[in-house]
Order: sequence, then C-alpha cells, then structure tokens
Amino acid sequence: LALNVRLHQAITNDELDVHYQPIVDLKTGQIVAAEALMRWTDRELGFISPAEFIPLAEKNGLIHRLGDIVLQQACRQAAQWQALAPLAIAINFSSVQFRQCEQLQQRVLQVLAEVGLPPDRLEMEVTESIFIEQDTCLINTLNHLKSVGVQLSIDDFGTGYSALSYLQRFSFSKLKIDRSFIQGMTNNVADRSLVNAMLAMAKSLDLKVVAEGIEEQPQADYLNLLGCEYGQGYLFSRPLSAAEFTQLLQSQTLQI
Ligand code: G
Ligand code: G
Ligand code: NA
Repeated sequence: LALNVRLHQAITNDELDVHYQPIVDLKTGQIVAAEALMRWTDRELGFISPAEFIPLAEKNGLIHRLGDIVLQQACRQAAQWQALAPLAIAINFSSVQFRQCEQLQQRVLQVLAEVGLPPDRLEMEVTESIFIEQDTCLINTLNHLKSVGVQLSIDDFGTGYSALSYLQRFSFSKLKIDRSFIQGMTNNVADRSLVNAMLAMAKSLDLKVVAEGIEEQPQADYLNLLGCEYGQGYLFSRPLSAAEFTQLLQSQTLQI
C-alpha cells in the first residue's frame, strides 16, 4: 500500500500517538513545558518518522486532520497535568494548517474550552516559513489567538527564511534556536557566535529562548551562563509516552 493510503488508515484506526519531550528551566532544572511530537507505528512498516509523514500529509491535505488529532490529544493531556505542575504544552503547527486559518483559530479556541486548558498554557510553535506569504488571514489569526493569551514560539530559528522584520510585527513569547547551532556550539566558533547573537537579539526583543537539541552537560552550562532561559534535548530527556511523562512529572513534584 502507498504510504498516504496507510496514513489515511492510521488516522481512521486511531494508530497515531503523541509523545512529549520536556522543556526545562536551565537554572533550576524544572520542567516548564512539554513539546508534543507525533508518532506513527505502522503494523507492517514499523516506526515512520514525522520527518517523513508530515511533509506527505502537507502535500495530500491530511495535515489538517493530523494537526487536529495532536491538538486535541495534547491539550487534553496538558489539562490533566495541570494538577501536577503549571506546565505549558508546545504544539507544532505547519504553515499548511494556516491556509485554513479561520477553521484553525476556531478549533484551537474550541479545544481549549472543551478540555479546560487556560489559553496561556498553549504554545503554538511555528517556523519562520509561515511568514513568506504576507497573508492577512494568518496575521489576524495569530493576533487573535495572542490576544486571548495563547503563546507563539518561533521554531527551528536560524535555519529558514530569515527576514527578521516579522519579529517586530508579532509579539512572540519564545524563540527556539535550532539544534544544528547548539550541536556545533562547543567546537565551532562560528556557531557559538551565532548562538550569542541570537541570544542578544532575543533579549532586546524581550523574547525568551529555548535551546533545542542539548545533548551534553557543557552545552547546558554554557547556555545557562549566556542567559538562555530554557533547554530541550536528550540530555534532559528523549520524547516520552504520556504515561512516562506523567511519571517524570510526579517524581519531580515529589522532590519539591
Ligand atoms: O519528532 P521528531 O521526533 O522526529 O520530529 C521530526 C519533525 O517532525 C520535527 O521537525 C517536528 O517539528 C515535526 N513534527 C513532529 N510532530 C509534529 C506535529 O504534530 N505537527 C507538525 N506540524 N510537525 C511535527
Ligand atoms: O524543532 P523540531 O520540532 O524540529 O524538533 C523536534 C525534533 O528534535 C524531534 O525529531 C526530536 O525527536 C528531536 N530531538 C529532540 N531532542 C534532540 C536531541 O537532543 N538531539 C537530537 N539529535 N534530536 C533531538
Ligand atoms: Na518544534
């Protein structure tokens, strides 16, 4: 069967799952957020990476349904976690999802209300590429969601389209530095300079920074020293199932 037929079946048969990766405060080590990451294991093909099926879903339009599944599942989970910690849920949104911007806006508000998650506990992660097209509907949607308290983050910062003017026009709350810079940082002077520059720029724009792909303690120490607030990566935890993440949260809560 072709992959897009399988993906269609996976949606119908409820075979998609969401995993969660902690985002931690680099100063205290506390988990402040969870990034929702979609997972698909096909019965015959086994694990299929989102790096493979998300682009496919963007092409064939299934991304709208996939996005809705993640939105519902992750927000419901995050609402439950509020009893353990005041955690935010970071969800990735494809630029294609914003082509149905009115429906998207409506669904986000509807899901938040349904599951009882305060809007400021949702962080929508978007990449720079959504700003390539100057679309009024997109801009209105982002502004409206922002006005009700939803947080906006820029994902994979530094890797894509980079006309920085969009940073001024929207009040983003977080900037996520792409892991390629973080991984090069410890032995590449150019990468280290870029990370420094991104942190300085973020500070002047009053944006908090998440460093992605932290794998080693020296990276975390150095980023903390430079004033980077948050970190994410295998050093802290790989993406976990909902049950595993709940256990991690419980053990953290007990330590306080
Ligand atoms: O989860 P990693 O584990 O392999 O994810 C690979 C890529 O797929 C990343 O760029 C990630 O942002 C993207 N991705 C994972 N889950 C989602 C999702 O729910 N929606 C969108 N749009 N992208 C996702
Ligand atoms: O930013 P984006 O949504 O593209 O990032 C999520 C992707 O990064 C997922 O594929 C996730 O599994 C991966 N990831 C998370 N932490 C690390 C890490 O420490 N190292 C590497 N190589 N990948 C990571
Ligand atoms: Na992301």
